[in-house]
This record gives sequence, structure tokens and C-alpha cells, in this order.
Amino acid sequence: MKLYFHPMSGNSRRVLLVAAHLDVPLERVVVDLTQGEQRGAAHLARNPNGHVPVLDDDGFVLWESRAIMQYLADKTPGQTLLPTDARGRADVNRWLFWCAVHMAPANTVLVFENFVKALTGRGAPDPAEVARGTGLVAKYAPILDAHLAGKTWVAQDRVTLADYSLAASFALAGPARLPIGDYANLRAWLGRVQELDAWQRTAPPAPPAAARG
Ligand SMILES: N[C@@H](CCC(=O)N[C@@H](CS)C(=O)NCC(=O)O)C(=O)O
Repeated sequence: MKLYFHPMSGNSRRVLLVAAHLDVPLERVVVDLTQGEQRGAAHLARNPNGHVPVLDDDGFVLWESRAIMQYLADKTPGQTLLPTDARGRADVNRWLFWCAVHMAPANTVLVFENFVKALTGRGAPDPAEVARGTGLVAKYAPILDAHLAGKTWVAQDRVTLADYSLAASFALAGPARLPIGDYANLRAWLGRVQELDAWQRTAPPAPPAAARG
């Protein structure tokens, strides 16, 4: 299986985390987002959205990171990252959708303003966008923080796709200056995910100094 990805992309990271956890070998193909390769004809043919990640499993081409996570889990006999019973699966899906619709987009505003712009030489953060992203993180991060009180993992009392999906959206918390300092449960949980073997095995290279926050 081939994964078209970029090493600094949080959306790619969540797929890499699941593949590492499940020991699914992936041939990694970098799409250079810093050079606009995602908007070239070859990549648009794989994903008309011009985004990474994209999985190619022997001609079956799949985009959307959480769909790819589920596909890898479904293909792996005996996996425990995605429950097979209706309620367990719904519980994990609840957090996957919440991540996709609320938490990750909130974090992405600040990742773009405080990290991607520096990485790609697109100028200073826009204060209005920083204020908007800060407001969105302040709206959603406390929900995750409160949910994690007294819990080790987000769903099902074990590591699931929910943890990898959400943690990947916080992967650039430092350089993106995500305002999560007040959320002790969230930070402790993120620390636990970051200690997992899959996290260590998928660490991206250090970004250039200008984008380190
Ligand atoms: N909902 C998509 C989002 C994918 C996405 O936004 N990927 C970013 C990288 S983290 C991208 O490819 N950006 C390129 C661009 O916007 O030009 C997913 O989960 O896969």
C-alpha cells in the first residue's frame, strides 16, 4: 500500500500512527506541500481536493484521513483500535467526527497562522485569524479536557482511533502555540499518547528554525 503524505501534516500523521500501531507496512510517497505539488495534475487525479493523505491500495484510492484509519483497522484481523460492536464503534466514531468537524479545524487555524506561514514564507500571522483560532480552541478543548477527567484514553478504556485522530491534531501544539496550557487532563492524555511506540516511530523531522515557534 502506498501513502501519499507530507511529514509535517497532522492529517497524514494520524494515518501513519495507525499503520505503525497495526504494523501495516506503507510505502511512503512525499507530496511536497511547500512546493504546491498537491495542486499538480498527478495529485489532483488522486484527490480532487488537493490534500494529503491519500492511500493507494492496489488501485483502490482513498482520501480523508479518518476513512483511511478505519480502512487500515478493518483490514487488520484481531485489531482493537476500532470496535466491531455497534455501541463501541459509535463511541469511537463520535470522537472521530467531533475531531474532524470541531477540534482539528480549530487547531488548524493556529497551525496555519503560527506554523505553516513561517514554514512556507507566507508572512506574519494574521491577528484576526489568531484570535478566531484561539476562540475556537477555547470553545472545544475544554470539552475534551472535561471528558478526559479520570480517564486514560478518549474512548473504550483503551487506545483507539479516537486517540490517534485527536492527538495528531495536537501534534504541532508547540510551534503552533496552541493555547492548551490550562487543560491538565488534555495535556496529560497527550503525553500518554506521545509515549506510545507508534508516536515515537512516526515522529517527523524537526522543522526549520523559523517555524519552531
Ligand atoms: N479532511 C482532510 C483534510 C486533509 C488536509 O487538509 N490536508 C492538508 C495537510 S495537513 C493538506 O493537504 N493541505 C494542502 C493544501 O491545503 O494545499 C483529511 O482528514 O484527510
